[in-house]
Amino acid sequence: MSKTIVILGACGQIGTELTLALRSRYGSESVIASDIREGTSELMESGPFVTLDATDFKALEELFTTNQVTEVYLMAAMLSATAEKYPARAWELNMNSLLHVLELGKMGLYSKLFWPSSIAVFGPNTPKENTPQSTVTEPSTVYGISKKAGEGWAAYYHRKYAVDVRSIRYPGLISWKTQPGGGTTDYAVDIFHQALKTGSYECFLREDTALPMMYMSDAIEATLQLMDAPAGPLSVRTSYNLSALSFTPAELTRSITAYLPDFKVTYIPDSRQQIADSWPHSIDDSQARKDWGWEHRYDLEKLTGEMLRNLRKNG
Ligand code: AKB
Repeated sequence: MSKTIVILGACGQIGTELTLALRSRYGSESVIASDIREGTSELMESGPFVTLDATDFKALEELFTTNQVTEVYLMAAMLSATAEKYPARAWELNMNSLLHVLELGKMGLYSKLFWPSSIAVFGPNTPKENTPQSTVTEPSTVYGISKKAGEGWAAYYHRKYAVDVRSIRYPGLISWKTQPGGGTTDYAVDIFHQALKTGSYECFLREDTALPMMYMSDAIEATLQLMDAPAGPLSVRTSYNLSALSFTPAELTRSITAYLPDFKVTYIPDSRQQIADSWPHSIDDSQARKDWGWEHRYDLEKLTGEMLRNLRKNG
């Protein structure tokens, strides 16, 4: 059966690269990008685009019905730091979009859904090192609370209504095509732009703040791999832990100075430090490796080289 895929929130950091990857796999016309506003020219020129608010149930229903959609990727969300500023709006966007799409799955309007969760489901009482798949999830941010509730709803719709929803707890994602917006791990992208542009960077986290991170190509590969996996071995229907590497701002700085020896970083922690302090340092993703064969490809050295090379060429 041919696929018709919809990506909601296609113009964000993950949505942009996911849309391009899906289009190169399945053909431009089979992948409908949608967002509340337009994205990069590369994305906009690569195939069909629909302007749509992911919290509008009727608009979603019409889009799915008219196009006989088979798969949905719901990437629209407000990230951790912005969500602390606008808690009610974050809850409304992060929860209503998910509940609407799950309800449309229950109505049989598509057959498979991807929805991203985050390391933000963990909180200050979670074991920090090698955080297990099943452990304490007592998030201290609105974003984390919405992701934890979302995981519960995903598992519920799968169990009760057989909606085939699949999910990953993304760590901080590092990409050069699109900048993230409003997250706590954003420093790890900004730092590359500033290293090349000005040769210095003021980091909003302490230099010793270790966080789980991943290069975007690995995250896209994992997402496609999970969506391709046969349903049988998928033992987690909340959301899979996923890991590649962990580093501190000081370690990332060292990795960049191997290429740019004069690069200087100062550390002036702001309110995002508290969010980062509540998250794990590293993640145990053995369940994802076992259930669907996940393996990462990028370590810190390779990621740093790729980021600098691509930003120099395209930035
Ligand atoms: C954020 O920092 O809010 C996100 C995330 C870890 O989910 N990048």
